[in-house]
Amino acid sequence: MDDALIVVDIQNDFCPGGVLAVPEGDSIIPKVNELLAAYSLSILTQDWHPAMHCSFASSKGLPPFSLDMGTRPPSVLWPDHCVAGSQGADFHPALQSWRARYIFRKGTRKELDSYSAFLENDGVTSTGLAGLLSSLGVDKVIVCGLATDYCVKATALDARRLGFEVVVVEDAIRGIGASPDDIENAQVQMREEGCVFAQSGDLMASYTISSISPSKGII
Ligand code: VGL
Ligand code: ZN
Repeated sequence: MDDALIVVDIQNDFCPGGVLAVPEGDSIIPKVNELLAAYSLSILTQDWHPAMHCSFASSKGLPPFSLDMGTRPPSVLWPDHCVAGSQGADFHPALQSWRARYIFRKGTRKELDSYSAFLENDGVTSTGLAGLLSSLGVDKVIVCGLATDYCVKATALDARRLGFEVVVVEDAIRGIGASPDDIENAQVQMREEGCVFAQSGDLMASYTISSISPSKGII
């Protein structure tokens, strides 16, 4: 069985200067690049919305960050962001995207958002990622990226619920924190549901040891 690195949404719109900037969102990129260099099986996700997407406040005529009462539970309406093909949807230029094996896009349906890389926000529609990982023999995912309180949380929780072991890289995630407790609460919920937290340096140390260990058959 194999480990897969999932790098969530390191896109211009979620980094400083972007329309939905995560504070210090770009500061994790050097660590993410090291992780990408260490894991041969890696997936980059991209939030990839059509124009007039249901998560855009503008498409409902409401102000950004207001709540859409038409979804259950009510969902945050965002500024237009990560429009497919736009510069804001591109990976941040410092991210070494060439190192990744797969690029996986989500939120592509106009009427259904997808925070998680596994299940869309209706909680049942599969993106296909679980099937891809299972068919590759993956039983453990390492999750990093943006944003802790939205797409990282949703991806990590769904991975657990779908039966994967989940490690969240604590120093390679950053959150939006619209409400002061959002980031802390997200971390608590991930822990409660069985996600393990690790530091990127520890993961790289154990990766190096395991990749040269005879038990893994590499040497
Ligand atoms: C995200 C809000 C809207 C995320 C995506 O990547 O965390 N947040 N769309
Ligand atoms: Zn989005």
